[in-house]
Amino acid sequence: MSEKVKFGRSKVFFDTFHRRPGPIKKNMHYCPGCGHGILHKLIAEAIEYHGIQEDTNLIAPVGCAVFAYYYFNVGSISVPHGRAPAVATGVSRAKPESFVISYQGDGDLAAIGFNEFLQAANRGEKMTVFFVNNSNYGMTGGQMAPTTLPGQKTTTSPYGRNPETEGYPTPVCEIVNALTAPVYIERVALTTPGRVANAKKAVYKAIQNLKERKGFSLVEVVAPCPVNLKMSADQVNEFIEKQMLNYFPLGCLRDKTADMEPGKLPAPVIRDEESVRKILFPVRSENGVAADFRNSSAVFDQELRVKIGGFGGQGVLSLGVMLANMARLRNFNVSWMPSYGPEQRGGSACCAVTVSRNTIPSPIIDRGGNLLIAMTQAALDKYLPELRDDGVLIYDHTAVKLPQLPETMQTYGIDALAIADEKLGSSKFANSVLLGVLAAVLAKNGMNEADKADFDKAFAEAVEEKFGKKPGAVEANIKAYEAGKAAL
Ligand SMILES: Cc1ncc(C[n+]2csc(CCOP(=O)(O)OP(=O)(O)O)c2C)c(N)n1
Ligand code: SF4
Repeated sequence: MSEKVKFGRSKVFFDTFHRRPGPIKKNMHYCPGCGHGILHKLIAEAIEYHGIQEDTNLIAPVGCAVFAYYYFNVGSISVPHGRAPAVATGVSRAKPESFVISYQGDGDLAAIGFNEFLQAANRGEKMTVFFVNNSNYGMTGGQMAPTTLPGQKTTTSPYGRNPETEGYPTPVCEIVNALTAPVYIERVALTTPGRVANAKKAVYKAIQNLKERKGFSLVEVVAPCPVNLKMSADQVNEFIEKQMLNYFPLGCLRDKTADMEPGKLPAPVIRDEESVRKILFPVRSENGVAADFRNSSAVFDQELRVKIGGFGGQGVLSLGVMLANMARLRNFNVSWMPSYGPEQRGGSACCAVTVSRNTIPSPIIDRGGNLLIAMTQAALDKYLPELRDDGVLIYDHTAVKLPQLPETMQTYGIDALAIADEKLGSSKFANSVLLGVLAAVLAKNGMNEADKADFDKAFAEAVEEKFGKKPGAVEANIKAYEAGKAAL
């Protein structure tokens, strides 16, 4: 390994680093003095040295670690908090040619993701984990982490961590050292040039293990987070040297790599998409549609992109769920994305439903919708711009005043709440009324007789699935649905 200090930028980094967007234009993603930058450099140089850039996948979860993808020119995947070892396992199993790195903070690895991390270590996954221990949750402003020291003040331990109530710092390397499978475990720090040189050796070794598929390697890096610890660069180094290293002693806890034969990742059992699809969706036929689905009507050929908006309490979100479930029961691909928040306090409510024979790339509908159900003026004003000019608008005509609309747009004014009240004695059935209206709209748009019957059947099945255990609820919803069909 090259012991020379390398100046300049590793080829494994992007040619240009972009500054962080926002008002302070000179900021990069990491704060001045942050340990992530030093570790990034060591990892990039090690990947370059071992010549594995092409096939490296770096998995970085939520936390300051996630910024890695702004810097490393490798296959990057950013994942939810704590999930990096699980995703890394998936990637390494599905792509045996890849070299998988999991790059995680202490909040991430030792708190929310501890189980996944330990399971991956225990399975001896052929991956390398870099674990940045900076004794706090950096990204969110310095809360207590599993690695916070006794007496250490953080925003959530303002009087200092009290071991009696908050426990002791989690010794991650020592815990992993109790497992049989891992091949290499080392803890390093970044406080002095000598320590950085040792860290470099450990990083190179862990990347070499990865390249040679020797097994699970862990490098814990005790790193500075000066901003959240409210310390200067010198002070934070002193804090690490004099305090953190007492709890996290440096050194190599295990190195079995010399005894390990270079291995191969097991070839995945399933590699072609078609057989995966058949296993996951056994009822689907070749073209992705269930064999028993008779939806020959052209109206089902296009992707249905629906936005439903109204007030919390109008059944907006469950209308979307019902529609998504109806499509799911017929083996369409579906997505349902609610907009939570103020609606729980009686404000606006919205959801987006996409129904498609094809893969749905994103559940977001912010343009190109072909159906809008607007129960309030605010919902109409907000979501009308997203509706295509030849789309369908179903609206509550007592609550909504229509603006000038393109002639190609179909509009159907309906007072679903009043119909539900009148026919069923409760406005809570308005969503089933609206699904009945939708059935009628689809019928007007060329749904053939067989598909009309099947739409009714899918509704009945979805209602049974949702309300089957509630006495009378299935019948009431079907009555509401029929009332909606008759209302047009
Ligand atoms: C599921 C989930 N829970 C909580 C959060 C909030 N969150 C974002 S970053 C973070 C802490 C990250 O700390 P750490 O892993 O130590 O990384 P650092 O930022 O210090 O590098 C938390 C709790 C989130 N984004 N997702
Ligand atoms: S908050 Fe801490 S860990 Fe995050 S970038 Fe800043 S110094 Fe680094």
